[in-house]
Amino acid sequence: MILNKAATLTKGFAAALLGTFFLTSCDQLGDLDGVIPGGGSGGGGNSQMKMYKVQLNPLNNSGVTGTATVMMNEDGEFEVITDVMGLAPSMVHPQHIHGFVMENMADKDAMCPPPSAAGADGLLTLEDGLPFYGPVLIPLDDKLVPLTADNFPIATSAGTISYGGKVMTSSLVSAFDAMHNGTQTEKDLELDKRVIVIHGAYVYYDKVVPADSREAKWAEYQPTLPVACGELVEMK
Ligand SMILES: [Cu+2]
Repeated sequence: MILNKAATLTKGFAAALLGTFFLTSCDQLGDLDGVIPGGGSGGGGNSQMKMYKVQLNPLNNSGVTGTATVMMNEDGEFEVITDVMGLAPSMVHPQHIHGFVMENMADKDAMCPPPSAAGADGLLTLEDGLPFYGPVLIPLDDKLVPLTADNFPIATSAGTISYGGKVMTSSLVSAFDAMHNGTQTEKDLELDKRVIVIHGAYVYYDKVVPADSREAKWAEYQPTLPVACGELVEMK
């Protein structure tokens, strides 16, 4: 009974979020048109189309799978689409582009952690995975920029997420640069060295349990727990 009530509330919340999402992205693009003059950081003229595909595979035996696409188009826009299934329904699922940014050397290639990264308890926490996928670079939330986490998508009652986020590549690079050593350019996004990680699951005695299982009644929802991961692969 209590669970049902929570789910209904969350759905209302999701609808509200969805509303703000569209408003925000339109506002944002409108603002940016005004803010970035012709001679802005990079401009749109020399941007070339790039597309990356991601196959999302389960972590923590979550059963979560999906695909993602990351694009930088000729109009100077950066766009991310994620389609995920098998998620805990009606719950928030943080999702990020993770990777390593190091000064004065080529960035280390991020990868999805092997099961052995989980350690003795068998549960792969956010921290357990960091040596493999690195820290959060870009939160795939309702705004993308700023690079601080805002509203992440909430799964449908069927446990799916279809997310789309778009921002001007130049504003993403500016934000990325400000978060790092101040010399970043578009090429330093190095998307082919990044991974996407999806988070959020019910955990019961160090195991991910399905939301409709008996155990889930006593399980704790851990929004940061990694449930799926995939490497960005450039399409040429
Ligand atoms: Cu993440």
